[in-house]
Amino acid sequence: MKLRSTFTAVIGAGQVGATTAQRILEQGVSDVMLFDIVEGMPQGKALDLMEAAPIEGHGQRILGTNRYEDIQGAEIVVVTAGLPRKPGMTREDLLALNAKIIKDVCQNVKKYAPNSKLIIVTNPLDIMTYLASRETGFPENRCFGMAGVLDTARMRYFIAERLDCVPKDVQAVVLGGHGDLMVPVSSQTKVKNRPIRDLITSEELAAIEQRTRDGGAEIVKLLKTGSAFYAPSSSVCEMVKAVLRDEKKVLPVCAYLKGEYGLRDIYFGVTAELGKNGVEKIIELPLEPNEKKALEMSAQKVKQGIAEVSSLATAQ
Ligand code: TXD
Repeated sequence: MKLRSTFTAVIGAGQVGATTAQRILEQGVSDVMLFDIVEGMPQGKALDLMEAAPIEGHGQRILGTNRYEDIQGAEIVVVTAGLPRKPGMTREDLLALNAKIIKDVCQNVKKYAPNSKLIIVTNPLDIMTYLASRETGFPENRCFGMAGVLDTARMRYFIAERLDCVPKDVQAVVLGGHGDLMVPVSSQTKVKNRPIRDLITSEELAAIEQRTRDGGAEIVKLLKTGSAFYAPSSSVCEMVKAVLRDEKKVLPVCAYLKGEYGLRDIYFGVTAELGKNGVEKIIELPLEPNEKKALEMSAQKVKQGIAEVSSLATAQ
C-alpha cells in the first residue's frame, strides 16, 4: 500500500504523535506517514490504526517508518519528537535535551521535505519553534508551533465546566509563550457573545486563568508518567485541517513576529490566519494595558530561552 499524494508526516510516534495520526485519519483530513526512531513501533501503531479503518469507516491510509526518506512529498510535517515533562519538571528543563532532537529532525526535514509546512509541538514550544526555523531556514509562514489552540481549549473547558454549558459555546484566547506566563485574554472571553466578566466574579475568573496556566502541570501530576495528549492532538489536527483545507481560520499560533505587539525576532503565541501557505496573516488584537504588560513579561521569558538555545548552538 502507498500513501496518496497529499499526506501529513508525523515525526515522533509517541502519545501526541500517534493520537494526532489517529485524529487526522479518523476525521478524514489526509493520509499519514508516521515516523519514529524506535524500530517497529510506528509500523505497529500504523497497522493497528489501519485495522480500525473498517470499523471507523474512513478511507485514509497510514504507514509507519524509521526512514526519513519516506517523508518525501509531505504537505505538512508535524514534529512531536522529544521527551515529555515528568512531575516537577518545567518545560525549560527539557530545553537542552529536546534541542538536540529538534536539530536532528530539522536537518532531515530540510533534506527530504524542503517545501513542507512545519508544525512544531515539542516543548519548550516557542523556543523549539524558533530553533526549527533557524535549522531549516524555512520562510516564517511555513514554520510555526502549536500551543495556543491547546491553552485556549483548556480555558474554554474550565469556563464551560463552571457555567455548565457546552465548551464549544465559549470563545476565549490565550496568547504569549507556552509556559507559566501565558496570557489568557479575559477582555476577549465570551460565552455566546456575552462577556465573561458579566457572568462570573473576577475572583472566579482569576482562578480559571491560573488553572489554565497550570493546565499542563495538572495533567502531568495526575498521569505521573507523561504529559497530556488527547487535547494536544485535537489542537494539532485543527491546525493541520486549517492548512490542508485552506480554511483561513484564525487560531492562536506560535508564529514569528516582526513588530506586532512591539515584538521582533521571536516566536510567540498570537492569533493568525492559517491557510494553504501556513501562517498567512497575523491578527493583532486590541489588548488592555495589563494584558499588554503580561504579554511583554511572557515575551521576556521566551527571549531568555531563545538566548539559551542560541548559546547551546554556538557551544556545540
Ligand atoms: O502544547 C504543546 N505544544 C504540547 C507539547 C502539548 C503536549 C506535549 N508537548 C510536548 O510534545 C512534550 O513536552 C514533548 O516534548 C512532545 C511529545 O510528547 P509525547 O507525550 O508524545 O511524548 P512521547 O510519548 O514520549 O513521544 C515522543 C516520541 C517517542 O516515541 C520517541 O521515540 C520519539 O519521540 N523520539 C524521536 N523521534 C524522532 N527522532 C528523534 N531523535 C527522537 N527522539 C525521541
